[in-house]
Amino acid sequence: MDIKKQLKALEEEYKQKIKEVLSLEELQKVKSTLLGKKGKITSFLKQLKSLTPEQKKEFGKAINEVKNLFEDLIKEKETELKEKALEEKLKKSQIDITLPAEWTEAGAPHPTTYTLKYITDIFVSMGFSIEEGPEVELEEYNFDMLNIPKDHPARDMQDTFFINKEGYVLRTHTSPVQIRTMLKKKPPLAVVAPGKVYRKDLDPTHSPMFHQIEGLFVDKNVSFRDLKGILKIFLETVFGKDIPIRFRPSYFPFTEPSAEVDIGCTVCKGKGCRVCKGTGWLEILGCGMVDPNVFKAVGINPEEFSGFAFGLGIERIAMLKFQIPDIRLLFNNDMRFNLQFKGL
Ligand code: 2U9
Repeated sequence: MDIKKQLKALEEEYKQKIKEVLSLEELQKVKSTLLGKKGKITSFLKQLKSLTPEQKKEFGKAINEVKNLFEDLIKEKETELKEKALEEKLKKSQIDITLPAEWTEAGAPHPTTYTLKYITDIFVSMGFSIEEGPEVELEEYNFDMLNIPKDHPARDMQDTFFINKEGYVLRTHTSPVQIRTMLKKKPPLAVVAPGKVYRKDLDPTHSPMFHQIEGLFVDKNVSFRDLKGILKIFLETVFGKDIPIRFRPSYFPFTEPSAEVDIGCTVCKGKGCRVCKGTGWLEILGCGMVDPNVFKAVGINPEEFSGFAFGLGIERIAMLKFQIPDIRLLFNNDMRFNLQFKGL
């Protein structure tokens, strides 16, 4: 049989064999039988040696054509078998990748977090910078330097959480942050101190941990007018341009004079209701001019500088803003409650 006939016979035989191969291992065997070092195609090529140049050219071309054909067929079969193997693996596996993903409810900002950021941003937009401090605080910074005497009722076991380290308490307000700021930086100062504070309190409007934001402004010639101006802008931003505002004289150890600020009741518009306890007014924040004793304690000369300060409880504002009747709803982490604040 001449080479061409033998080639044709090989081509026919193996075209069929490759078609019938069932596994990758089997295909590998066929591949080395045909194309390996001692394979059938190689032995055809070896036969060329004994031929004339013309014959070499003619048969060489024919052998190469069959070789290329086999290579293509084997590649094709390999792809087919690999796809089949993957398909079978997926069929057997427990995971059905065609199932739609499990649905998860999108979250919402907690109303306390939202309100704290909302209020902080208003003061930042007016040029105040944010200061933070530790929640376990020196009694000296939390009370003494704020002009709160040793026998003041706020220091009582009833109100303050003491910890088992002499001289330290859980801060009862964020005011020590401003003490730290004044010890660190010279006036002019315009800072807000947002954060968690702790008091031994628990009822529908009080929680043992709650959030405050306090502000402090110190410069030469700061007066009560500056305080009123800043707080007016703040309250009108939160409650609307037409909100009635009143300042009531009050007392805090760290400010003199001091005032409490009320807004017209947002629920009854001043007529008197359950929320404002019939008064038509809602107490929103406390404020005043920084007491000279506080300036002296941090080494600022009260003859040269003056300043105002204010403080407000975040949960109270959130409760008014979102008409939340009980403070505990803000702490229970009941998702039926939390998810009502989506899209704020
Ligand atoms: C320094 C000097 C003065 C901060 C102030 C208030 C008035 C105030 C309360 C509001 C509701 C606390 O959360 S609340 O219970 N705060 O009424 N806070 S003046 O005065 C300062 C602070 C720091 C160095």
